[in-house]
Amino acid sequence: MRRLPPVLFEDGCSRELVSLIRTILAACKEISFRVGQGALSGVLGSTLDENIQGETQKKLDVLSNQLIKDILLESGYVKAIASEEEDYTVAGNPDAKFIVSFDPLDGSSNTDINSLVGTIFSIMEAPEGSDPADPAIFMQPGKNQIAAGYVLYGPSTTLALSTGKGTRIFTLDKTHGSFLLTENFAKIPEDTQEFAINASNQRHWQPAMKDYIADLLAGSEGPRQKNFNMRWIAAMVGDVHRVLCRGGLFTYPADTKNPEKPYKLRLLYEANPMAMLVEQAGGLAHTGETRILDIEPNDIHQRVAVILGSKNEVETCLTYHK
Ligand code: AFP
Repeated sequence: MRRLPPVLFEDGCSRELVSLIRTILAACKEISFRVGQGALSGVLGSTLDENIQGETQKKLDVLSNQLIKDILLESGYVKAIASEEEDYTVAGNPDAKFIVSFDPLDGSSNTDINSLVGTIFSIMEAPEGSDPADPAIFMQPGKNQIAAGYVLYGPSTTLALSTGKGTRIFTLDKTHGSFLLTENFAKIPEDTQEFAINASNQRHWQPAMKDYIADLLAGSEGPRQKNFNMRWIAAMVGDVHRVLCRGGLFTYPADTKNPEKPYKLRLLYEANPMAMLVEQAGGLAHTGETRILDIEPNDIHQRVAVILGSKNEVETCLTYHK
């Protein structure tokens, strides 16, 4: 096992980027502690507020957002931030070059049941000379990300990180407070017999996804001629971690449940960073129509369909969408 700093420097990352990532991780260690305290911390349950997306905020959503926002803005490393829990972008240091998008606590409905949650982040460079108060600086495709990662607060606290040269996995050594490298260059198996989807939405899916899942469920007696297993954690961070560890296909497809909201997952701070981590580990990440990392965003809270994971299985799923 190796400690985090040498690995980041080996990647050829600038000192500034390493410092920015360390700053985010400092907040994540604090969140890890609070999540680990559970009911003892007095922060389980909901607030009386909703975020701009109409979702009830959990107390831990608000706390995690505040921790990351404060540490980033105080660090001086960021020109602006965009968060799931902030209605608008927040301006930082006008002379800084990085912008950070983040979901402070993905899967926060799991907090009350002591199940998996995590923080997801995406780092890009702001265009030179840009205005920190202008949200247009975030309107860049995910392929411009210079780093992406998540910290999963589970039985152990795990960091998946990519700075564009593979995806590495670290485990927080809580005795020393350091993230130690536990998997160099994660590699998602190209084939899988496992998928993840919220099947309760089945009647609302488009025909392509209905047909694809029906063929998986038909198992060895169907056209795929093999049995598939299903998992659903209700926290993308947990499902993607499983895919990184042992392969699989994860999808949150378009549905017609609410015609004004055909997609669930957010592009800037969910789909983009996960797509980078998955592609850097040899997998694919697509919407069914386009590669996620090629999408030109039009809003910081934009939502997209997501199909990601084992390369051959994602490609098979995409054949149903043609
Ligand atoms: P929350 O962060 O609001 O709990 O949402 C989690 C999430 O965006 C994503 O992480 C999950 O994959 C998905 O929603 C779960 O959706 P369902 O509620 O349909 O299971």
